[in-house]
Amino acid sequence: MLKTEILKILRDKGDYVSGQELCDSFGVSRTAVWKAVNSLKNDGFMIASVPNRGYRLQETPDVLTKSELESRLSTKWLGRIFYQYDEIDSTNTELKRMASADPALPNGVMAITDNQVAGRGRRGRAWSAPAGVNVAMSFLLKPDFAPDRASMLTILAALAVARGVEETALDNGADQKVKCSIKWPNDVLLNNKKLCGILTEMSSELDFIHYVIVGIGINVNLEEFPEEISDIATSISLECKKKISRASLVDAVLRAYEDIYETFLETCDLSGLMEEYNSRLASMNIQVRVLDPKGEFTGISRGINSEGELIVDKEDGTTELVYAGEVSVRGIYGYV
Ligand code: BTX
Repeated sequence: MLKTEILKILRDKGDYVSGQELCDSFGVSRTAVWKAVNSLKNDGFMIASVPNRGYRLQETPDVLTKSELESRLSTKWLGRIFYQYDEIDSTNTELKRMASADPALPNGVMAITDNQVAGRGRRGRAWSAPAGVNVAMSFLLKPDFAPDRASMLTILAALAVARGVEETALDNGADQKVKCSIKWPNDVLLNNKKLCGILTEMSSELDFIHYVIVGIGINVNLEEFPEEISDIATSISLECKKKISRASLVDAVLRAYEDIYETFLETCDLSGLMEEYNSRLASMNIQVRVLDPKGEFTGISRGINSEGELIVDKEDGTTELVYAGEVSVRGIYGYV
């Protein structure tokens, strides 16, 4: 898309680029360049145009338009094909509709929106976020490993978000100390408050995965939360006191996921990733209360094993491996 290419050149140069250079670079007319620049201006980009000097990008708004995303995405395969919506019910639901309608939909396709109006959380809960300030995206994976490996893809996503948020916060001027932790299995936290939710859904047979959809919601430039979650939720901008470019964040998270997924595929377990995960685990050596399908118990969490299960030492001296269920961590989300 011409708009995307012009945006990339203007961003890379950081200075005036002549209209003629743009025409020559893309083999298009002056009018085509002028139209594309005007369209970028309509999207909110501040572009100076000075006779004899050309065009210069002065300010990039925080938008999730197709051209802004395209100009930022630097992944190898993840999200390279994407569908952007100004508004949609849920990116997970939309991608599921697309994958069911088209079994050939390729690995890595992403759906992303600026305004998700019926966001879904896990176990039928809701994920709520206002328009224009958050990230809501889902991507499709078509792995050839067994379905029992798929729950670990959620853990990979939590790691990718943690890495991506830290990189983007630094790039956007935050100080060095931004460090994301993780509440097992996949809540990403900043200063012990929930920054991100991940919903992983799968369509499979007993021994064959049709597809997995990984949905990620990140609170980015949100300044205020509804009362019912204001004590437990936060956003990057609230914690870092900086406005964050959402398109750069999307790129950083997807790049991190590619990298982490590659490590995962070497062994199809978490042996290459559990050290980083455990170093981020909010409940490391801390008391947890586990609402296990088998019943409720408390114990001390000792981190995950290579299967992604949470190791919990119980008071009676035995050890449980928790693979599903809800885990409350002392000191987080009001659990005392
Ligand atoms: P979860 O079940 O872990 O979290 C849902 C709970 O989190 C809610 O019950 C509420 O208490 C709280 N909550 C709701 N909204 C927020 C928020 N913005 N920030 C912090 N806490 C909140 C988490 O489920 C999975 C969320 C996945 C969201 C992504 S967005 C893209 C994709 N599309 C879609 O419909 N879902 C995923």
